[in-house]
Amino acid sequence: MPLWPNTWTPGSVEDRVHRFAVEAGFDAVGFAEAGPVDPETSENYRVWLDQGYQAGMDYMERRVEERLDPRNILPSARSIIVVLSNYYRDNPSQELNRGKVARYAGGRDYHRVVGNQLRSLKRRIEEQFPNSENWYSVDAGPILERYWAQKSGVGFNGKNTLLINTRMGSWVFIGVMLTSLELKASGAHTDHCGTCTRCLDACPTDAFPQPGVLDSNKCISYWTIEHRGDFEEDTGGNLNGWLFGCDDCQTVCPWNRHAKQTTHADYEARPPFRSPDIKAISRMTREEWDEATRGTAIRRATYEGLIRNAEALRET
Ligand code: B12
Ligand code: SF4
Repeated sequence: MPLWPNTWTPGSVEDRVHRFAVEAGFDAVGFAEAGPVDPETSENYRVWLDQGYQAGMDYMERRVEERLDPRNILPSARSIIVVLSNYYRDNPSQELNRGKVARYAGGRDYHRVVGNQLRSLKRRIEEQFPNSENWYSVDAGPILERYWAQKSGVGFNGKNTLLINTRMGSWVFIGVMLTSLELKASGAHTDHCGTCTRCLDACPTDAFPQPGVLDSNKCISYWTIEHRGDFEEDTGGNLNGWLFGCDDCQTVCPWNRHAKQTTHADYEARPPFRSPDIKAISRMTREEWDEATRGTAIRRATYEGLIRNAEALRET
């Protein structure tokens, strides 16, 4: 049962693409007109880089012209299709000596799950519209996914910088497809944080210099996933129990109170990441790590990174 209603005129291009997206397994879909991001976002992106908020993620400094105008990726693009995939599932209880793994990561890697769904959506569109040109990406492409998600009406960007869908909350992955098809835009979503600041207050490391702006240098998610090399001496004490990723700025969000259990079995956490034993993880051999993380997003941290995270937690 899709979580997103199809209100397009039956038989229209938009109605058909919407149906294809739902049939591919997506929980929400919206359309935006392809073009440059607005001047304020463009300026803000450059300011973010100037401040060094990308920390060690050098790739955020590359392909900036593509990030700021997706037509630099696919020149024939007329529209952007944005899809969401709900990954919410109850987290196992956190026990003593157990590390926490972000909800998005313990199951099958979403790059594969959403990537496969996008591939089948692309195939379907190209069967029906053989002259169309289409390009898709999930996470890794040089495109501001959350910006386009808000533009296409599937949610709004909260003060924690994450895309919040009013039915599913923020426990959603975003996928984007650039297409030469001309699709009527769904209409941008308005902001709905109001005066709430729970996410900003809950962040254990004070990583938001202002609402809607994240300094990755201070973010546990960055440290435990993207940071390479050793931690600073006091980092372990600041991890707040997180072995991989961090969900603290989402758990407190009132929009997540009504999150619905995912229907995608792929997102179910696998042992040993259901309730990870940090002592056992810190002793994993490379072969054991390879076996345990195969096909999961946890591989992103690398073997050295995961062991470093577990050791840092053990020391606290
Ligand atoms: C780099 C990255 C990270 C980095 C940086 C995160 C960030 N907030 O930018 C790190 C490693 C920290 C990270 C962490 C996480 N990530 Co991440 N990440 C990305 C990635 C690849 C790029 C994001 C990006 O472009 N950031 C750059 C900054 C500049 O973008 P921005 O926040 O939109 O910046 C705006 C503001 O800073 C603002 N701004 C700047 N200055 C100013 C000044 C003023 C005055 C104002 C008003 C605004 C303003 O304007 C900027 C431009 O729009 C996206 C995928 C993609 N391609 O988009 C996934 C993505 C955002 N991540 C995702 C996830 C799931 C996470 C985590 C939840 C994982 C976890 N549980 O550990 C955490 C959440 C942490 C958080 N609160 O953001 C999902 C989010 C889904 C959703 N519902 O939104 C995405 C979309 C991947 C996906 N395809 O599903 N991530
Ligand atoms: S993911 Fe954790 S450390 Fe990063 S901004 Fe959110 S609450 Fe703060």
